[in-house]
Amino acid sequence: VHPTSARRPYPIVVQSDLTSYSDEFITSKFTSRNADVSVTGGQYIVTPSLKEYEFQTARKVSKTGLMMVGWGGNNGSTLSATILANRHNIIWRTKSGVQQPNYIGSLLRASTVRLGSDPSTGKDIHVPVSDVLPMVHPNDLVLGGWDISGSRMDEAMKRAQVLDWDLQRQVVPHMAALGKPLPSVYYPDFIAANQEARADNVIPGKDKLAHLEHIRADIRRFKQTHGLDRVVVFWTANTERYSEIIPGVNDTADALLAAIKASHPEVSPSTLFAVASILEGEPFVNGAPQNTFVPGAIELAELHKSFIGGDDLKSGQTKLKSVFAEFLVNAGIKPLSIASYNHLGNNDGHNLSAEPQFKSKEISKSSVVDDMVNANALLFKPASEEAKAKGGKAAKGEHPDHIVVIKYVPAVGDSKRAIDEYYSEIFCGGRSTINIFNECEDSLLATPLILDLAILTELLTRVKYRNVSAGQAEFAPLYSVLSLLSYMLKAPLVKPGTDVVNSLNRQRNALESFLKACIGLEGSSDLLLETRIW
Ligand code: NAI
Ligand code: DG6
Repeated sequence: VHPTSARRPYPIVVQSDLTSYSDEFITSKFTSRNADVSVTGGQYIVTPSLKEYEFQTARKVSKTGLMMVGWGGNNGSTLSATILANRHNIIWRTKSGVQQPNYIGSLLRASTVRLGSDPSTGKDIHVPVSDVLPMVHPNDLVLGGWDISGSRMDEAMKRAQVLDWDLQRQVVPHMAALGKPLPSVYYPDFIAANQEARADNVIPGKDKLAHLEHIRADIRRFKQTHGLDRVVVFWTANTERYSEIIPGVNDTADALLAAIKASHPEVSPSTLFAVASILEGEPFVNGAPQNTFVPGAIELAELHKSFIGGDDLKSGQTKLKSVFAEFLVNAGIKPLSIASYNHLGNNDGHNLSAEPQFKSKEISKSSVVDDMVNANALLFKPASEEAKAKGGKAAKGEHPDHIVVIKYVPAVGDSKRAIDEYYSEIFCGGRSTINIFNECEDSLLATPLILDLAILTELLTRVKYRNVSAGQAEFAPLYSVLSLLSYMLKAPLVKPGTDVVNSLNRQRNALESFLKACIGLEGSSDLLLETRIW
């Protein structure tokens, strides 16, 4: 057993009136500080506001299963093989030497958070993010899932051509023991026609209600067979085309359930999996860009107090963009255009070479700079009320030109190459052009994000809150849409009517602050007042 599997006792004790511990719970008091602002005649009237909350986190980590839809794909097979390599401490040889398994790229397992400072030295103390609250260890996740391709998991890993041969060779018996994915629903209209050859493991028939019941039974059986407390269902299957939003079909929970019963053609496989998970009370996360969460699915999750999160893993080019565009705008530099190009040769790239599937990805890759632009009216003129009322492109206000191109180049396989040009206006009419080229194994960036999403999701199902200021007596679960997952997602799903935050720094800060609030600590501040006064 790999040493990381050795379970350590929970390592943090907060000594404060704000934090209390029982065998079952960590309970904390938290003051949310904000400011109410109204704008009158060009003046900002600001009233600081305080709201009191309590958080209660169940200390017992659930025995958690991760059921991936698209398990036999590059992400699903790479994630399984790397967990097995970590779990069994498999080391392998590469041309540069001996390689140990690790969880590099995981925010939870490979990054740290500042807890405070040592009063005797003044030096900061950092701990792994995964130590802040009790969390599932990735090695303990029970793996399973569905795929329309019936290849055994060891064959799927070979097909993906992601991992070094010497690792594949050693992990094969463990992968073979996972067997083959469960059959899945295949509605050819939703993914590229070029995927048809893979579809040899499908649930028969065309009755969508029967398909829904089949998936629900799969989840229940998996949970029972492995004695699990929790199953996170994760869509890492092919990108689907967008579903059309049709009143009476998918705009409300009732309509969506009726549409499934009627086997309506606009109900996608991913929405069916989301509905199955919601009805089973198990969380569902969408790692791809399509609009799985049609309004009816969100309403259904709200009604069932089930948890959902999405959309689309933010692994490379877009992650950098959510840092770089913010850097430019916050530096007072005005991006005039952002041109993003990438090519890749894996099966994801093959599927995305079809226009409707590309369109889904284009949308999720393009929305990422909107909030940064909207936050700076000095650089980008907001839309007039008239333009907003008219709708269309002008309703967004001034915006950099932003294009996204994806090309399928089989020869490069999983090694994606991305080029971004940021063309900006600088001081007194000057221009700046910055080009970024990045190249990396796509699935090795995505895999740790899937782990983080699954582990955070399980944690968030154990956190309850009480709005003390509003007189809320009982602890209640968090809101169904887990927007705290935003850091790992390109087009974060948020509570309807609230703003999307794309900035990677703000997303991390939100997560860090939330985890700290749950143990009664203030969010991270870089004020560091002691270092600036006598
Ligand atoms: P992949 O093409 O290697 O794997 C997808 C798998 O889904 C295939 O094995 C396919 O047979 C299966 N599949 C298709 N429809 C299905 C259905 N209805 N039910 C069950 N299985 C089904 O793709 P990869 O690289 O693993 O990516 C997976 C998804 O994650 C794609 O949608 C991709 O766009 C998205 N994504 C990937 C990122 C990356 O860096 N690898 C980052 C962001 C998102
Ligand atoms: C082509 O862009 C393939 C996509 O699936 C991406 O690899 C994936 O969405 C990751 O995108 P990004 O922009 O975060 O690197």
